[in-house]
Amino acid sequence: MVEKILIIGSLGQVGQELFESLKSSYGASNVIASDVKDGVNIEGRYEKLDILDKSALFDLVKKNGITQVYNLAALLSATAEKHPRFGWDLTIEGQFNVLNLAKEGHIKKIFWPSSIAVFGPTTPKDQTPQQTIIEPNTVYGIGKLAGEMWNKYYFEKYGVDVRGVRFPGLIGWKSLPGGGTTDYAVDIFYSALRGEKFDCFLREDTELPMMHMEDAIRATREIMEASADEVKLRTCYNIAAMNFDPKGLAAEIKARIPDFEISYNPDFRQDIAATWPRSIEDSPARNDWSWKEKYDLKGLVDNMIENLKGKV
Ligand code: AKB
Repeated sequence: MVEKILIIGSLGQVGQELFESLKSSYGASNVIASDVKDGVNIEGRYEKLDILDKSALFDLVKKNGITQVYNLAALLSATAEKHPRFGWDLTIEGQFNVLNLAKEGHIKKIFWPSSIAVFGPTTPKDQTPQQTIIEPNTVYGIGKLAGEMWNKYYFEKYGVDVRGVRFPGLIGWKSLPGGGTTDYAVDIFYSALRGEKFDCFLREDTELPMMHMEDAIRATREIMEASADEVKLRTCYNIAAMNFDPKGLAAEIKARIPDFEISYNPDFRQDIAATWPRSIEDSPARNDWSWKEKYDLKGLVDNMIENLKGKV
């Protein structure tokens, strides 16, 4: 049976790259990108969709015989702090709309991304395990944790095949992030390549888990393509690749672009970052569905500079 795929929130940092990747495997006619924006000019099929509009979502799924949904709709950590109620609704009401379609048998499989933001100030910071103290104190983290629990509930009570990972900060050269606490780690490359000084909104020693976007897309594809019995956790899996702080990243960039300069001006995002882990333990993902990253920090910096050089 041919899979028919719908990506919700496809204009975001992950969505843009996932769309290209899924199109190349499943065929452009079988993958629909959707987002709330009108008049979008992208290569392939695009539908305007507000995930909170239950009947529009239902119509789109039925009309196109959708079998799989990748629900990426969310406000990231920094933006969600400014719009708490909308951040919650988008994450949770949106996911309910998708979960209920699967419960009613209209779709077969769902991908839902969680984040290291589920962890909070009381979580152990180093090599944070899959199961530990999880008491987030950000709007984004609270929504992601609640969503994880609802996914597990729908799997256990109604047999809904929903899968997900906890993304660290994601860094890629094909798409830009927006509204996150880890966005500095993408923006810094643009400044460095333009020959501009970079003003960092996190403190120099704020170490966080990070990952190359190519690895994140591969993790998404691999967990969705794993057999159902390999996916033993129906909350979301920890996945890790590398950890660094702004100072460490700046040093790697400076080793390649000697004139690069950085200054530090921490703002409210520092308080968010201070509640997240410094590093993640991800053996369940490695054992259950063979997760393994390709990029470390040096590989990431080489790859970003190589690919952005011509673009910036
Ligand atoms: C953010 O910074 O909000 C995101 C995330 C870690 O989920 N990149």
